[in-house]
Amino acid sequence: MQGSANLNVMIKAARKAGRSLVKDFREVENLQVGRKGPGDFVSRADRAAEDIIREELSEARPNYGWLGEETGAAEGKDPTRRWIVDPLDGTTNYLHGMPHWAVSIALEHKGEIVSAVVYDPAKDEMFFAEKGAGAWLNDKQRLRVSGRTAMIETVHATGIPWAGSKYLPATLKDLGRLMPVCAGVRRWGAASLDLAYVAAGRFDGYWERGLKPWDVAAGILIAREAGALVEPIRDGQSMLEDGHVLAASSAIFDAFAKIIRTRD
Ligand code: LIP
Repeated sequence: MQGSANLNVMIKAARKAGRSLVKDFREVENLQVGRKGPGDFVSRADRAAEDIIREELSEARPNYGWLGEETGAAEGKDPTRRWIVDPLDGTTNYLHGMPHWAVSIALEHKGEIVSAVVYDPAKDEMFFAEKGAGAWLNDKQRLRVSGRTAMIETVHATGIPWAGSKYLPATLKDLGRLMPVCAGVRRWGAASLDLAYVAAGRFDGYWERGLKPWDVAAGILIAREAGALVEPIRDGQSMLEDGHVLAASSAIFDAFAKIIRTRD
């Protein structure tokens, strides 16, 4: 798939940041055994990755705006375009030495995500999409959502909030309704990869509350371009602003959404 110049810039930046994160990830596994743990080290690795991405993207597109998890928002001379970047999605996995995390880069134009990259350096899987041009894995595999139609055969992903989160009660109720009627639920800790896995047909559905724009901006486009339906959990919400996302293959979306949207 021959992507646009912007997509090629995004992929190059994701790979460069990925090389830095992989190098630091090896150190994390050593630091795990220390009493202090690798928290500060991971924060530095996260920030270093965002600096790499920002340098690459701003050199190629100096007038675009910016929204990054570590460095916040900055208006560009071109007010219609901005990068939305999570340099390390799945931070807790990274911190605990678990190889399931991603670099997520989205390009927004006039409020719409038009190009997206989610890169998993540990598995060397580059998920990407451009609006209207489909979703792809590693340049050679066209991504399509699963065709499973029986809910009892489906596997879903979510983010189970930690203790004290205001979203924990609702998520536990969701699980109580969903788990008896499906084949399984996974909590793998990286929203961008959860959405990319819906696009790849690995998950049939995904839902989560309280996310940040940089967690989901790229994954939403990749999932949609692979044929998924992706909507806010409640009508009237904004997925990027409110962070409540519901995604599933078109075959089971209605049944899945009915379960998650049930008000107890
Ligand atoms: C993470 C999300 C994940 C969510 C975690 C966290 P981070 O983003 O990708 O889906 O469950 O709580 O928000 O913080 O690793 O970039």
